[in-house]
Amino acid sequence: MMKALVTGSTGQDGSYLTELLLAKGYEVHGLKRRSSSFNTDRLDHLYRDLHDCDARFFLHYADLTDGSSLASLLYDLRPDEIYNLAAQSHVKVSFEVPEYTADVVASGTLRLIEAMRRTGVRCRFYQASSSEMFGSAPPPQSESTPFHPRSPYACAKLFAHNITVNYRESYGLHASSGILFNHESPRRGETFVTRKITRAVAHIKRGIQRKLYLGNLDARRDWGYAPDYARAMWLMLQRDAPDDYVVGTGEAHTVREFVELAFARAGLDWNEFVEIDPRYFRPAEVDYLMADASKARRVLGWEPTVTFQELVRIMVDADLKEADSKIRGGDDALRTAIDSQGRNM
Ligand code: NAP
Ligand code: G4F
Repeated sequence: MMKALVTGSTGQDGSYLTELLLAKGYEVHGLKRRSSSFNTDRLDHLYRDLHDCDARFFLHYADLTDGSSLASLLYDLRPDEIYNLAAQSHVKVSFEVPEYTADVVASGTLRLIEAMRRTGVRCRFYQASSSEMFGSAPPPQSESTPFHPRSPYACAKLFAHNITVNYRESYGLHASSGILFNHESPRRGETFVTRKITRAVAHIKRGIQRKLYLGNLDARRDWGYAPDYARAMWLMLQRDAPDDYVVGTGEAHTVREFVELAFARAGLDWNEFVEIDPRYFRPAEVDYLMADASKARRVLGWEPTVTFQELVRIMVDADLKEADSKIRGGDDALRTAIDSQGRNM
């Protein structure tokens, strides 16, 4: 049985990747970090009692800022594949906590890949690189586009990307990097713009929110559906030779277009509810990301399965359902939903 270790398993992508690997018959070991509240909501549906002899999914405490925890996990588990998805992944937040972001994203990746080298565990390694690394480089961006990072997050991701390439070239590791463009889903963190919008649409529709405050509506992103991107990660590690791949739909839309479609799905006119709050502007913006994913299509046979319009529909519908269950759940859930509006980044 193939054995995989997934860092960032509690996040959006980690949960879809874990599902995919379990469906393919893997034994999956997820890394979770210590938190004062539950952080496994996205995985709870996959979890079986450890005493159940059919259990194939296990969670372990470790942290990308703690090299010894990573080395022991590798040594004890000896996985066939490692997917490094853990990150402080919010671009705006990275301007507020730049050192921490660099520690987790850049040094954390180095700690993990160095643990892989030092323990001598021969396995395949996937690094979650990001289209943010392209920053201000004009679209469409491909594997040969020069990087121009525009945030501490993007700078840290670029280090992680380069060290992955360097370890591949220096030590012959089977280390691949997926340069993924934005991908979303109902499991997307609530402070990323798509989920912030679809959640607000649902709350406004159900009468528990009045306004939605946003930043730059002119930014263009290439938005795809997260489960498609988990499939691309797996495909990369099935190749005989490690390599780097850009993954995206090849279609870009503005934040404004996303807003329009999302409100329209709920029968609302966005102009009545959306206001601009400069607090959400970034010190340096990434204006236009659009993938040229022809290499992934050609070599991996990867194709996106969900269009932009379908993605908006899936997310709005899921958030309407969630809002309804909060309303049914009573006062506490509702109060949490209302309180959290002011905390969105
Ligand atoms: P996400 O939902 O923010 O998940 C990040 C994961 O990293 C969570 O499981 C989080 O744990 C974990 N984590 C954070 N700090 C950690 C630490 N110090 N030690 C161990 N784990 C830690 O991100 P995502 O959207 O799934 O993205 C997955 C990866 O792909 C990230 O590396 C992201 O930067 C990259 N990426 C994402 C996109 C995208 O559009 N989604 C595009 C390109 C690249 P908690 O659950 O406890 O917070
Ligand atoms: O949803 P976002 O926060 O995602 P961003 O910055 O593109 O980063 C995401 O995608 C990257 C891949 O390209 C990942 F590497 C990264 O981990 C993350 O998953 O913002 C998208 C755009 C930005 O231009 C931002 O300025 O939306 C704009 N925006 C406008 N108003 C807003 C808001 N973003 C957020 N988060 N909140 C707003 O109120």
